[in-house]
Amino acid sequence: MSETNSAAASEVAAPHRYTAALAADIEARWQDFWDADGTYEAPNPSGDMAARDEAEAALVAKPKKFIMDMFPYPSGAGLHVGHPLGYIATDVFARFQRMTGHNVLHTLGFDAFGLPAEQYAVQTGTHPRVSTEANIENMKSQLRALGLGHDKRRSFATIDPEYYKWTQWIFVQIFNSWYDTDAAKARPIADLVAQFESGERAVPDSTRAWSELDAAERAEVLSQYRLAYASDAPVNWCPGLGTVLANEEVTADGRSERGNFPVFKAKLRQWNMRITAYADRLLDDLDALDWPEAIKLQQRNWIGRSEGARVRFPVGIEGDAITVFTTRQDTLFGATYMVLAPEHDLVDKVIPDAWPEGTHETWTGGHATPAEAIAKYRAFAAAKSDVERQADAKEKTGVFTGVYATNPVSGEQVPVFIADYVLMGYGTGAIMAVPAHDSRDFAFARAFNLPMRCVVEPSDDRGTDPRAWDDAFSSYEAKLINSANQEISLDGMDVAGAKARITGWLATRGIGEGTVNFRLRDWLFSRQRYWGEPFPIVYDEDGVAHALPESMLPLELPEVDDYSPRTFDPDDANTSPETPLSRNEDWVNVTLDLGDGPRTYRRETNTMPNWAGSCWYELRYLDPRNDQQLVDPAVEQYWMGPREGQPTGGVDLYVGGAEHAVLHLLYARFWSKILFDLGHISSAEPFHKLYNQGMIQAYVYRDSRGFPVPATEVEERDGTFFFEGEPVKRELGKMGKSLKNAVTPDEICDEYGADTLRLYEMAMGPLDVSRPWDTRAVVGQYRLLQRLWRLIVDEATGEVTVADVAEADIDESTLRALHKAIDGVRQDLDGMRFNTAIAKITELNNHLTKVGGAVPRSVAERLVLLIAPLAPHIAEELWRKLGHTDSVVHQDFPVADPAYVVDESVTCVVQIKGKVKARLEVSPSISDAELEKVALADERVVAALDGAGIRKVIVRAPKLVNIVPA
Ligand code: ANZ
Repeated sequence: MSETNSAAASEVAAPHRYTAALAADIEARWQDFWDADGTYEAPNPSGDMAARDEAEAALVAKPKKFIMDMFPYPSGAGLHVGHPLGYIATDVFARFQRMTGHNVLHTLGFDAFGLPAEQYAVQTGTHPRVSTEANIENMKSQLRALGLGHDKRRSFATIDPEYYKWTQWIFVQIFNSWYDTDAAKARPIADLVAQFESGERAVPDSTRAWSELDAAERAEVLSQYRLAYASDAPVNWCPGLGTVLANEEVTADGRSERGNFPVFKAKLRQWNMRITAYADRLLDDLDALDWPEAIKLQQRNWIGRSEGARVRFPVGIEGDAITVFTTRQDTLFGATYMVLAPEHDLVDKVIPDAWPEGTHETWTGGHATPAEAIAKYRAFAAAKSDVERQADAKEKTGVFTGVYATNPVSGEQVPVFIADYVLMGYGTGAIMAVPAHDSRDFAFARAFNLPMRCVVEPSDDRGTDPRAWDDAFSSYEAKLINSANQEISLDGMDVAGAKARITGWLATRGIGEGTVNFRLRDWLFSRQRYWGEPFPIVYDEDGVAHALPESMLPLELPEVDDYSPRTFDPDDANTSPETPLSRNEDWVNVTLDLGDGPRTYRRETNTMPNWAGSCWYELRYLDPRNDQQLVDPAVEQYWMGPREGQPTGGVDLYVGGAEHAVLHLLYARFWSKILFDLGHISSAEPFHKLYNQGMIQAYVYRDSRGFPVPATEVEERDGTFFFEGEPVKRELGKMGKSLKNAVTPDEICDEYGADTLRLYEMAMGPLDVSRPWDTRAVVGQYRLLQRLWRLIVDEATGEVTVADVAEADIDESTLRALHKAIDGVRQDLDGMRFNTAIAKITELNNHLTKVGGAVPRSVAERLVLLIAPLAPHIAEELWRKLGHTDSVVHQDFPVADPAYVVDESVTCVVQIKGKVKARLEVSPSISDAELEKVALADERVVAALDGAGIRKVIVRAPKLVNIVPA
């Protein structure tokens, strides 16, 4: 009989078997029911989503759980089976929380601005909105088929004008605030203006009073304080592409990765966010968060807090000084030369016309004058990215500037170099070099034959002459030496003590001061793109930026006829970007009344970066239709507010990939803190608990040329793989179209149903571990569901087969299997160990199959409830078949009876001198110590010992105790 025939035959014999066709029918029906019924709609405590009936009112009164996924970008390729791993996991967890007494907010929106849609628009002329919305629709139907229990009323896309109205509104709040370092929080800019007006605060870098400044000057002062500000930032400008590029998009030889055009460092007016003002709080508040340590560490490193000092080294005659940032001010006596970043401003100010007498050629690079050498070296350095410059290459390059500075403690004249291992963007862009104790300086000093002085005594046997060393000596434990002048001595002190001492000394003499430096930079917030949020900013005739009032929001994207930025002659550095929005003159030039009568303005024509929309979306889920307020405070308080154990509030569970360790999570935290400071929300952190799911990987098959071949067409023969008869190589990689190994959830749903797919994805392994997809293994979970179905439904008649048995009459082994499963599954679901939960359900299922006969109704019901979070469609269907009229979604999760959970006892043999004296019934999990106590207290043992002392007790819990009397 052929396979199809046998399948057809079994369908005749068992028309009510759980098959893909039946699963499809069940799933479609319940998905329709859930939508119509609003099963997953979570009521708010107030507002338009407040409780509509008693049941919802009861829900609001319960503890809340806000469970959230990192929302997807609606790509044209749709979903493959790797994407929903996290969505299924949060769905299972959310369902479990619903069944354990929580009001659960779970929904999903779309992060829909971004480059792919814009590039597609440039190629095809299709408006990005059209293609993006089509992609969203496609993704929504794919997700719906998985049976995710989302509150669909709360879904939105970041491209919806009703949403980005509030993104723009938040921008305006940020623009209109400053960071008060005394209060350590953001405050309205109006407060700062009041301080300037009253004279309470002096106008910085000016002898004039606030009232003497004109509007443009005031704006310039305020922009030094605003948390969103425009400034001339050095950027990578690529005229050939017409756009500014990120460092990562520029090649080592200073060209664009895409298109290979020249890239110039240009200063362009760009919007920035003053995230650096929050560096300390972004660090400190990490402690209150329940996040993976690895992610916290990445954030800490990104923020990069370094405690150190600034020290000034006098140079030249006019009292100029080079200020360095160092974390090792204790080694100041060992600073034998200095290095400036090639771009440092001071270089131009101090270079002499000629080399000092006798300058060696290794220092001049063979150039006739310092100016020539510096110009050559700058060109060389400009072609490297910061990443390359920081790379720990032993090969150090640089040139002498012709200038000497004075070491403020040793009084020595030290030569000043420029070298690309010093970056302009960190510290002060200048260092004091201590070659004996810093490896980079050591390598440089070797290359340029510079003096080295040991000032921290090596704890190994290398001696104190650095010329004999292979590398610098670095230690915080060792003692200072060679570090004294007439006024101060650090000799004999340890590093920490010496740091404190020298910092104080420098400060009292005005030579330096202790400081904290951060690696974190302000966030460049402008993009020369079409498909992003327009800035709610206009400029007046004087170029002063004004924020649009709320009544003028949202500022919608205008129509344009070309979505790409204008490109220029690739070699013409004297060009500047022309954004797609700037071409629509009618939109750009507007007459508005911003409170002082109608005036003409020019709109900002950059757009916001792709990160903006995901900086606050958790708040929109709370109150998605609010057009009066960012979010109703009572609603925000309810879902996000601080709780016991969650002092900074936030989402209860946020699940997504570890690739978002820094940027998204840091930006979202930053916006939360501003909104918190300004009193708009009660949660200082957006995400209390963060969980990173692993990746679903897939096998990639490559032919002899290394090209991927379609995975589905590969055949396996004895462990070797063939495509069209030719052998191919198998490796583990990402899943995706380009690797020709994508499997879609649609295919798996068609073949087995969504419940099987959900179970398979959850059973593959621990959620946080990456795992390879194996389509052939999916059938295992399908069989589990078939057996479950068969336990309850007669495959021939479709009738329910369970037996009505009183609890007391249920077979004890079944009760034990049941309660153990309940106990284990409860703990596993709570701990997000979905794979082991499935294993326990499978065990119970197998037990019931083995016992045979009709399953007791109460056991069947609890089995259905156990699997409901994992396989919700079949659970709803069976629950209905078992006679219930309400949905399984809001049932109580079963609770185990502890009496049946404790393990049955095992027999322990107690011996004295090798002879059995007693047998004890003990728990199999008893500890050695406990068992020893029980054994020694047993009256038979006491009698047998007859008062003799004990020399030794050997315990092998739970089965053996051997007593050796004295
Ligand atoms: C003297 C010294 C002696 C240093 C020593 C280190 C060891 P972190 O910890 O990352 O903050 N530095 C300062 N500014 C720099 C720049 N713009 N480019 C490259 N390097 C720079 O690093 C601080 C240390 O990095 C500073 O302390 C400085 O070198 C260097 F035994 O000063 B140190």
